[in-house]
Amino acid sequence: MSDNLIEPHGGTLVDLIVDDGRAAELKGESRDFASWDLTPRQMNDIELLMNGSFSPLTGFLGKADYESVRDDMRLADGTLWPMPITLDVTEEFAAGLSSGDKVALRDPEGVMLAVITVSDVWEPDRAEEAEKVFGTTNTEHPAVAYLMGIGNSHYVGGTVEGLQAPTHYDFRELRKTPAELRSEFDAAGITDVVAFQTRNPMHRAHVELTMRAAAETGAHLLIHPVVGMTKPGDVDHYTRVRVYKALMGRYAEGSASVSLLGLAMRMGGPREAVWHALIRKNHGVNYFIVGRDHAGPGSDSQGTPFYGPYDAQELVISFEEEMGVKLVPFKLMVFVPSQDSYMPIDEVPDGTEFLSISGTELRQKLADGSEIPGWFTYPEVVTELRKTSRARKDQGFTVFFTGLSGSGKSTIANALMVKLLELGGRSVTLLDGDIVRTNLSKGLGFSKEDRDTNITRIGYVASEITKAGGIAVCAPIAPYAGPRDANREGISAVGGYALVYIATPLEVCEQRDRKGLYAKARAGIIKEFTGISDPYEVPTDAEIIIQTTEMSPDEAATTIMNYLVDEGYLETEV
Ligand code: PPS
Repeated sequence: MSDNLIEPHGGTLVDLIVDDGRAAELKGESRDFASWDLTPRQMNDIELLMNGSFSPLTGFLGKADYESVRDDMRLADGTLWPMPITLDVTEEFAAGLSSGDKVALRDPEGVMLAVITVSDVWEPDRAEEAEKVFGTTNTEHPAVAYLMGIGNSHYVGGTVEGLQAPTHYDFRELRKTPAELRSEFDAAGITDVVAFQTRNPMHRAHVELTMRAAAETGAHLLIHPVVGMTKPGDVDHYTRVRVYKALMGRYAEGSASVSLLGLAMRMGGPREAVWHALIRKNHGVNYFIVGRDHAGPGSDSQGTPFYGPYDAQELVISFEEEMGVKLVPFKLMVFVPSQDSYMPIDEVPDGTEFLSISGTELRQKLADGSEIPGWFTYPEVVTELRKTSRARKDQGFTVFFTGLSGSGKSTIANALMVKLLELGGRSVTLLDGDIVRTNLSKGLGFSKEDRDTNITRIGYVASEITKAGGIAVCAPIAPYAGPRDANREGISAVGGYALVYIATPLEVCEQRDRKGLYAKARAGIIKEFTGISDPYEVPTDAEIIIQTTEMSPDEAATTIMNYLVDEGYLETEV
């Protein structure tokens, strides 16, 4: 396939790194600049701004460009650009800035990577941005969650002067800038390049479709995986890059190459697909593969997809000519056993059996250690995935109790710990409310803020224990859903997690009043006492609910042990 619309290696590249003289000048003046420590997402954005991946952008968007991008997918001068690239800062920081000021942008170690000359500072309407850019204000969309919850409230626009790219210690030889890739293609006499974007490990279906795309276009194949921030819960990039490297031997010599892109994805579906195509064009690409639900975050909790499956393809097609990048659409590739080959699902004759394995099924197979069929992936891929995806029986996990004071959490947690120690195999750490408050959280009180800090600290320690393959048993009151949810997310990413709600009614806890605290709380001697003068948000997501009025601590601990066996974390019947 050849197309005259497609201009090879097109467009002017921006390079924001300044020469040595200017760098020295900026360093000298920097003691007068305000300093901003870049967030992880900003670290990704600044790298791609500086190396020209975001050409024609020359900095973080100012207000006029931002509003135009948000509303019309174009910069104020009409140039196509679908994603707001903004520098979000706190209100306090923003308050100290005026137009014309310079701000040193620093990495987490304090190294000055760039300087921004401020053009505008403003407070955006983040809900409006979410609605217009991502089509929703539902915080189940990762970019909306970021915008409304993690990102800062004010934006700073302005031109960026780059001093040095962020330092990477991993896979340096594979992190090629747009200029490097373009010159490699030129040196090899390659005029047409087809790019494949991915944030997942690749299997046979992906290899087959990329080979087809290369054959159809007659172009060199660029495997261009994202190694910046991707969707929470994705396979870590170290594992993925080892997979991509291992797979390169499957392609004909010289027909394909791999380069890593430190992009922070937004999971913005159609707009993101256009953005991806523009970024690839900057890397010398003129054909771009877009599949089903490209860069989509899937569905919300009601099962409604955020984007239609082919919305991204349609939007990319509508800008093909303007971008100088041609869409290579593909359908889901499935395995047809009778032909021992892969084909697009729409080419499978009616009535013919076909096979595929979803990401969820694959994760399940990796978790329970069961066999992954050879038609699905290659042995070298399985080897790499198994290195990091331990079977559940070998993973660490956290059992996180929550319940009122005197509900029986500590007693059951102790019984559980002893049963786990009796079984052996993993280290067990008990993070009981009182123990934690004596050691980890000494000095904290019982305000909402202090309680949240306490639970977040427990969650952090539990996640480290879990990541290292141990068992953490936590037993604080944990009265608020927010930090419980955050702990669940953080811990589940590194191992197992189960929330156990000790549902002893307040009347029973108060009647027992083992420590005499309820009487003091009623008398107003202890303030902010959970259940009496402070809230307890009953969990709606507990894996296990224990009614202590109906079972002994021993039975309760056995119920939890049985759950852990059923889930595959423990091997023996208990
Ligand atoms: S929290 O809310 O999760 O941070 O609380 P936690 O760390 O589990 O600490 C609860 C224990 O502290 C004692 N205590 C209080 N509890 C609740 N509210 C108030 N105001 C309070 N003041 C002291 C109490 O003994 C709790 O222990 P348990 O084992 O839950 O009875």
